[in-house]
Amino acid sequence: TEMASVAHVLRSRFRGCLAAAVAGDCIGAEFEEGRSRPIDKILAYVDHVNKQRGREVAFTDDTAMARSVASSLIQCKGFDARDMATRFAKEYKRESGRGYGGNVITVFYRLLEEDLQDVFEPSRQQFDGRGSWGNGGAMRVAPVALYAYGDVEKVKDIAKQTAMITHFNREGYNGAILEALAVHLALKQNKDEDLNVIKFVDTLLEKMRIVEGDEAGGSQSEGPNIGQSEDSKTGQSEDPEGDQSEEEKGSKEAAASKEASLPNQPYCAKLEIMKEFLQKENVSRQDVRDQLGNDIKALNSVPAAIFSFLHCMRSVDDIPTDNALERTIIYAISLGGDTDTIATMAGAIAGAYYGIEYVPPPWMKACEGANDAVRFADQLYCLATGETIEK
Ligand code: F2R
Ligand code: MG
Ligand code: MG
Ligand code: MG
Repeated sequence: TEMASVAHVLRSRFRGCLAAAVAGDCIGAEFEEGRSRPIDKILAYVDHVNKQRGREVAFTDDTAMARSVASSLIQCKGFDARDMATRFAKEYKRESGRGYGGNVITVFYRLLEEDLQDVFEPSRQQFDGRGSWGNGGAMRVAPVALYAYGDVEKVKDIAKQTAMITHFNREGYNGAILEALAVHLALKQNKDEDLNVIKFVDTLLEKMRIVEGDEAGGSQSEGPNIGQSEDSKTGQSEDPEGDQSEEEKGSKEAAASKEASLPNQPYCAKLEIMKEFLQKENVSRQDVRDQLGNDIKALNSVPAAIFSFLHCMRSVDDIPTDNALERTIIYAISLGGDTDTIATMAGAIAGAYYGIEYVPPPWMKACEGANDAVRFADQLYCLATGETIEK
């Protein structure tokens, strides 16, 4: 019946979201931090993954932390900061070799201290009180968008809180809010109609204007806002290609001027650039790297992930697959830089839109934790909808 099929589609999208996030992390990890690779190298690696027989491609910190977010929401039937923080720290202690961020481990050690009063205190003290602007809050946020499916304010609120356990800088937690909103919006799209990519970005812009506006307004005296512009400079990725053409310099300047025209609203500035890219016939990967970014900063990776999803709704010349979810993850990796994280975030959005049927079965087989992701998704689905799943 119709109701049953609507429920079936939504469950598939919950599953697709978490499973594609895992696939993006596992496959993207091969290329993290390297120079940006030619697309052939990435396609060859995907081929290799597809032919793994019984051998697993490991997930990294992105998935390890997303699993803690999911299991905490499920076990506590809601957000409990202390429980989630403890899961992050214990999981790190259990498997510290998953490729965690350089400084976040300081927070984990402090979270394990028995006399800790305030779970947000360790993250508040990172980087001399400025907090981390890394993408660690955003990379793990997808389960929040599933759990809070019915209520966009709850999506924003819980996304922020989960991020703040480790990322107290506004760029860090606002990146998590934006990624969660993108997953939420993708889940809510009616797939019988063509997705309007400009409208998608406009909806995010409308919401982020409020998020970034709130912050720019009253909270000037709060720690995380201070020194923001100073921070923003230190996180720029070095150009892996070395010498820049005049054109590339021009393109970086264009991005800088967009940011200058929207002071204190850096995510809105990136979304404006994204809209321009989506209206063009051709956008080079170098332009995406220069203007949206591809590094470990939340501000330089969440926009790239959202763009990957929207750009890959249509075919991409050098990526020969008809599967738009697969294309999204391959494209996200092809941007280079923080590939596992950009691909995991792009995968979460694409999976929430296309559903589990689009995640290639060989990826489900090869990627460590992909089947666990389906189980987490089903549990979050039950929590979010109040339905039970009959086996
Ligand atoms: N850590 C990595 N990749 C490098 C190691 C790869 C691995 N060893 C391997 O290849 O095998 N990836 C993972 O880290 C990113 C998420 O990091 P997160 O959770 O945000 O961590 P952290 O420590 O908070 O921030 C990361 C770095 O950003 C700089 N930084 C952040 N805030 C700063 C601030 N306010 N001022 C100055 N610098 C700041 C620091 O260098 C931090 O170490 C994901 O890519 C994940 O995949
Ligand atoms: Mg690695
Ligand atoms: Mg990682
Ligand atoms: Mg990464």
